[in-house]
Amino acid sequence: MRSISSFILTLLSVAFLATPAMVYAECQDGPYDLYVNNSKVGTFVDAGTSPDGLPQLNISASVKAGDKLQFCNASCNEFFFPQTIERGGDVDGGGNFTISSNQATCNVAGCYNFWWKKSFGNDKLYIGTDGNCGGSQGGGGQGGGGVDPINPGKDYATAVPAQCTDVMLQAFYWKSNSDSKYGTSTWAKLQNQASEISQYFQLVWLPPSCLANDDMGYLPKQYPNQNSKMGMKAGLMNLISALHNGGTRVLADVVINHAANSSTWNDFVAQDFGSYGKFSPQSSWITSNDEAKDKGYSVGSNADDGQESNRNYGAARDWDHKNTNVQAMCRAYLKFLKGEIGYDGYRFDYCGGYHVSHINDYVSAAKPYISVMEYWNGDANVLKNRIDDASKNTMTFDFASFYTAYQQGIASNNYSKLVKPGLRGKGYEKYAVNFIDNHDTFNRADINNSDCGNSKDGYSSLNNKELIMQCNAYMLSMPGIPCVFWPHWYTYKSDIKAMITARRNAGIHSESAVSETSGSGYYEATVTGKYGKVILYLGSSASKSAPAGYKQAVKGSKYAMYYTGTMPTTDIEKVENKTLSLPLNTNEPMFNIMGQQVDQTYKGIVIQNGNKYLLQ
Ligand SMILES: [Ca+2]
Ligand SMILES: [Ca+2]
Repeated sequence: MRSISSFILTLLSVAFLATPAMVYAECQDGPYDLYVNNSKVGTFVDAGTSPDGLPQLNISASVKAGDKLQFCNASCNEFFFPQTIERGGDVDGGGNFTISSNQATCNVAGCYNFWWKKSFGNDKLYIGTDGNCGGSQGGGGQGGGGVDPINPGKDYATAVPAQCTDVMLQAFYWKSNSDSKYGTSTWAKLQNQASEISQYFQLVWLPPSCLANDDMGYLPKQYPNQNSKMGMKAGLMNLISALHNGGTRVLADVVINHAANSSTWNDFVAQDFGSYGKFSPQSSWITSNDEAKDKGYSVGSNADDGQESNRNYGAARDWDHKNTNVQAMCRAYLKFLKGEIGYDGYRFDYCGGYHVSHINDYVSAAKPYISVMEYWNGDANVLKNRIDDASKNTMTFDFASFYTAYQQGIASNNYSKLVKPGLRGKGYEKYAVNFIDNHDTFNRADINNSDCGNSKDGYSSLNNKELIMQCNAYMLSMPGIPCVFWPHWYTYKSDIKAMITARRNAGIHSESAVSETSGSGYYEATVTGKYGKVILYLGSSASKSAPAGYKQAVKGSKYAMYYTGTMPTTDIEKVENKTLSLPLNTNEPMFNIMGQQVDQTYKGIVIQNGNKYLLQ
């Protein structure tokens, strides 16, 4: 792994060893915090005694090439990076990092362990690889500074990313595999757009991908059979790889409240997940109050433990999630989706249909990057309670904000509804995935819209650009994780791109603070991100002139969005879409974003000499 460049960098670093006047000199006692790109990712923890007998502290972090690392002494608030880097063993303080006056710049992405060895006035830093990233040591993992490289199959300690700057795309709508009004979104069609999608979205939610009895996959029949109306398994995996290569993670739509039977009302096909487990579901795995019982078929003995009144789904057989066989099958399915197919997270369908504590059980087993529930209830208190019931190990779609902010607020010209709606009003914005419309609320072709408009399902009334753009501007300014809906993306791409650009540059994240006011016909908010701020004007306020020092993202007759800040250019999605002329300089090693050395046949983002390129 050594090269001429790293040798030169080593020489440069060695030269710095002679540099006196270290900023931290007066603050050597710590505790020390690690900052990446100006965001704190954690505090050094006591790590006992080093192999050479020195007391030591440790922190680990996943970082990308170009990331700026600094330590800060919490007691005197000084930022620095130690110039004294110990070398030897697997230590590589010269090649993988460039050390300058008070910071280190990462050259090779990876998971690193930082060992602070206390030597009484001569402290040293030992940088090792293979740190416990994403684990419990506080360093690294998701959220902190947006410094988590895509790492398929990686285990995460929680499925709720902290201070998450990701923006999600729901990459489908009802029957989007066959309808062409907003462009079909089959696996192949999506893969053609993967590069553009990855420039703006860090998360993509795909529709159910297993064999099903219906077009959209919400009547699953065989979970491990990943062939669907969207395309075959190979096409799905190619799409996921393409999105990963662009820095985008992918959510599976997991339908485990119910499944379609095989031939009668209470039989099922085998569920063979290979090394993850093999299952032969029986009629006893069905809840005791399933409609199959009414038809005279045998079912299980446990009542459905779903927490909503419509817990039994009438069109398919409800799994008894108290049944340990069902639980084992669900854990195997999630592990299979992550380990075999390459998904990074889960969207759980119909979570009112089984107790949400099972979500925590299954997610804890599979350890995804992110989890989000579809718990269809417009009461923010209920959503908050369900997050608690799931041990805060999942996010949930904010149906409360869906009704309050968009339907009763913007669409009804009542801007007071935009102040602290839904989960944000409960202080639970960290757990909210926000949406304006989805495949169920928007023009479902199989539902009579007038019926839907009078039902609990609430047919969306967002039917013109001015309303849709106001809602998107609001959602893309607010904390939580925003989920852009495919038809909106397809129809108003340039405006939504500008809004996402503003959000990303300001570094608005899932826990961002909001300062807001509203009055008759207007709403104004200032939202604070990691790198700057977003100012949002809705209604009559949109006609105000731009705030001093802010850049304009979008401006319509009833919406305007302004921002400050610049996203660090090292973020994966900022990689230039350029093709290197091959062969590359064979004297220089080339790495993927996980820090693994690759050769010139590699497809995807590569790093050479600290520069990133997309090889296609
Ligand atoms: Ca049922
Ligand atoms: Ca159920």
